[in-house]
Amino acid sequence: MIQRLSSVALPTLPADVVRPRFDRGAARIGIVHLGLGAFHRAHQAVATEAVLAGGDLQWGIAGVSLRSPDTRDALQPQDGLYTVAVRSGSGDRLEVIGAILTQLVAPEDPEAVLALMAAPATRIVSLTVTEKGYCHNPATGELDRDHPDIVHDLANSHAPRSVPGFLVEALRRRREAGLPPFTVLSCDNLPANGATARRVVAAFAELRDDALGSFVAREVPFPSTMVDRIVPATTDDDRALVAERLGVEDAWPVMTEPFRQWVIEDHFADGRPDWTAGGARFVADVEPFELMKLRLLNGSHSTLAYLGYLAGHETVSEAMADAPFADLLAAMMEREIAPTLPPLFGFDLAAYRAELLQRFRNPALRHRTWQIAMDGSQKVPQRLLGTIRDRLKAGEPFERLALGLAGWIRYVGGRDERGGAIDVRDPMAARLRALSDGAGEDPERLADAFLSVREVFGDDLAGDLRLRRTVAQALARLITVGSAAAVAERV
Ligand code: CS2
Repeated sequence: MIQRLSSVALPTLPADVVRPRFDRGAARIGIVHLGLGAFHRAHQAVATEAVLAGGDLQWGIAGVSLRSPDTRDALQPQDGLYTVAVRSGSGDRLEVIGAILTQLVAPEDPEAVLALMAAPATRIVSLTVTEKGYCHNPATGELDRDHPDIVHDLANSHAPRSVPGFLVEALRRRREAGLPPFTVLSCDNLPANGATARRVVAAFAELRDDALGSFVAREVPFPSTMVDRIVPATTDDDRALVAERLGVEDAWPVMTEPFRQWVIEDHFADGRPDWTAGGARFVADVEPFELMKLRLLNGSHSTLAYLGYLAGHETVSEAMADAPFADLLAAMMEREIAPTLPPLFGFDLAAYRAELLQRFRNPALRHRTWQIAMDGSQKVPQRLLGTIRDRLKAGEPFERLALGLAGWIRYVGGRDERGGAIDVRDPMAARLRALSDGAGEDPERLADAFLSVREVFGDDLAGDLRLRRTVAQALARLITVGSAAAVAERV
């Protein structure tokens, strides 16, 4: 009896489960993807699956995990197959994806990863390595030269650990071999993610060697992209649900929503898949799309995550069912965020805002506020502070954004409103916790201490008195009446 998802199990799956519609044995690797997490598997891999199904077999994916072997260990016994469960109030649709042909674990064998990146058939290296994978200063977007992985990679260029380290060594090898560079395709939630990737990768290349630095800056395309699909971390309950539907076990399915959007700047070194087959859109300038998505979706998400967590809401849909929270987001998007966005011709922004609220309400997704709350020091600058900066410049109010920001400051203090410990995950967690402990429950001192964190607030916001006053007021409400009541006051 077949018990595990694999190539031989495919014919046994129920008829309503979508399965690969191309010859996986004939497909070749054209894309090396760094960051083999759930997001990639529910987003870019799904769009690439459509390209392969259309008959263009040169764009198979080699998926690389930069840290843990867990995904490889789950997928390899399944011949790289996994399920995407598309969940909504009206039921679940299951698709088995075959686009990821090989899985590698970088720390186990960095040379194998470099060899694949430097192979002639590899034309794109794409990234979902999260904000912190860029080894940059989140406020300025510049390479953090003191980052331990950067220091390591400068001394060990043949066995790198960091994303810039891998990219630069592979690009150097291609250049030496007379091969064209690959395109670096960032699919992370960063503003101008292509330009940000270029800045850190070129800076790292220059630290290695001047000529390599100018080669990266001039010859390697780094198109920006806007990526969007909500993909909560998979749980054991999800695994059980998928196994029941498939009739076989899938060690690591991914759970997601029906919505999927991918907007890509059409600037590639050496060809690209026609991802329009998978619903993507190619444009000349991604920035307005990215700004809109980061500020409206991710800005709201983080606000809901911090304030919702503090108020005891475990998931996004639970927080959305608490009316003042949904009202706060609606008002924040309409009155404080939307006015900062450049107009997008032919785009219905009001409909987009309404759709976001609907997506957050999806009752079939269990998206934990704790998950979104992670890595706030890396996320807050582009999700909330860019918008606040624009509101300050325009002399306009931003009380709701400030409440979200105050929620982050309370959250990283490490105590919830019932006195329980919060498991804060953030590369700056220890420093932020110390700032919070030093300031205690004094809103003014807290605002002062946090605004002085230049990697998050930059030099300009650190000294902004209006921001300091507004954040201190929001903190005072959170401290005296708690998150739920403070949210209700602000809708
Ligand atoms: C979320 C995002 O975890 C988070 O920080 O805000 O992953 C969000 O779900 C995606 O950007 C949606 O496209």
